[in-house]
Amino acid sequence: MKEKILEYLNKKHDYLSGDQISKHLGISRQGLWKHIQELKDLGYEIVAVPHLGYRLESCPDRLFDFEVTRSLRTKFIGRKIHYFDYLTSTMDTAMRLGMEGEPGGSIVLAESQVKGRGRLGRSWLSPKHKGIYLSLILRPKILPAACPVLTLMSAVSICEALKDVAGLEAQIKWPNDVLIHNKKAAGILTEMNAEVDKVNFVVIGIGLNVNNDKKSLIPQATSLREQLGAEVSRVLVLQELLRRIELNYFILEDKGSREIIDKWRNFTLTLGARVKVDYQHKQIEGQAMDIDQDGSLLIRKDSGLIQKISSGDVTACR
Ligand code: BT5
Repeated sequence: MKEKILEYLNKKHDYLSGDQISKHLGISRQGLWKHIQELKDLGYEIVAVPHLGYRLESCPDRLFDFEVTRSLRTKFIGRKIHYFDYLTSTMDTAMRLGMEGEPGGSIVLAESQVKGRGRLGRSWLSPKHKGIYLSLILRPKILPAACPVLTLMSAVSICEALKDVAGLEAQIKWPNDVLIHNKKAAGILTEMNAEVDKVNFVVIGIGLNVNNDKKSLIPQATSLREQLGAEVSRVLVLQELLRRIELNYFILEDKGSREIIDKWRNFTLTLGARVKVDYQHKQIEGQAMDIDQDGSLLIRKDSGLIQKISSGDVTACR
């Protein structure tokens, strides 16, 4: 109902009498008053003037589920949202929900994380109301070995969404970093629950710096706000991201990984460069040649041998 009230108030942009709203939405005046109070408690500025009615003055910058699903227009990604003011990590909550049978497409969102995590025990800084911290549950019918492609699909989706919403040209550093002007704006963490030949579910964690100022960023990081010089609506960014993920996920399901990998190549910062990769406690140096259909990086070493690397940390050699 909150969603409907907001939509109606938004649409009319002017004072609407309690009577008019109640009639339109088929609720009692008392019920309407209660919902308006709840919206005010959530931070919506709604003024009530005797004889004129209610008017929506401003909305808080929050990723409330009803704000995100309003005009989202996806079929299943993000249709169900578990929203929290803060969490230890959205990954923990999503993994637990996955074990409890949560359907694919559901997302866990937090306004901040106390222990946001990256790969290999590293941490993800998640200051309150600044970024987007989300974990998406998927139940793909693929083999566990094919799961890295989901990380690439997510990276492509982030780049496409940033271009669309903010006109920003982002690039992907294999396997999971999204950079703008060589600084990290987003990171992806893919975890799965699988048996030898069957994926039960996958959780894709995405951290994206949106309205962080310099103080809330580490030096090698950037945010959309820093790049654009202005704040951006996190709701709009998130909605476009979810739409892009769904489109790319359908492509992956219908046609396999080739098309996603072709898209990925358009955004890559890694391919063609001479790189060092930390991989299984070793350092491998060579030319980043390509990625194969399962998302592994192919490095041509100086000996001419091609080594396939399924995960690791890449640094460009100067
Ligand atoms: C990642 O790991 O880049 C994956 C990050 C995934 C975060 C999301 S947020 C929602 C979900 N819930 C979670 O708990 N996690 C996921 P990795 O490649 O290991 O990079 C981690 C490194 O990135 C750190 O060691 C820092 O150097 C850097 N870093 C940390 N916070 C950052 C930030 N906010 N922006 C840019 N870089 C950051």
